Amino acid sequence: MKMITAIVNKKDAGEVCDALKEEKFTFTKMATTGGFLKAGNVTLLIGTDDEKVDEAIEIIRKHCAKRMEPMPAVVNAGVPAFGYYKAEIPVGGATVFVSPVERFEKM
Ligand code: 2BA
Repeated sequence: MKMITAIVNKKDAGEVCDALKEEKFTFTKMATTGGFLKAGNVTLLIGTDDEKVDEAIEIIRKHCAKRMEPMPAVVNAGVPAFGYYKAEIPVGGATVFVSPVERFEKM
């Protein structure tokens, strides 16, 4: 058995949790704070069988991978609205650790 610790962007947490639930993964969701930026993020603890680790990581990758998205309109306010102006900012990304579980019990 393995414990996957996945630190994901708050924005992606809902989608990745829904997808994990759909595939019958059991997990715990914690509201956490990045030590460097001190911004809120979400940490998922996913205890799963060894053979399901890759599947869980693919789900996380699908819903949390770093990508570019258009800047929210409110941030654009005040910037001259040229037709071709399309600012994008990086969003998402996940940090994933996979650790062995020595013992697992439910009381
Ligand atoms: P990422 O490397 O994508 O990390 C995103 C968040 O994942 C981190 O938030 C932290 O909560 C967690 N994390 C990443 N690596 C970890 C590790 N080895 N152990 C435990 N948790 C880990 P923040 O700490 O607020 O960092 C936000 C972003 O700032 C990082 O994005 C990275 O791009 C940058 N960063 C972090 N530490 C840095 C440093 N010492 N110097 C320069 N840039 C740093």
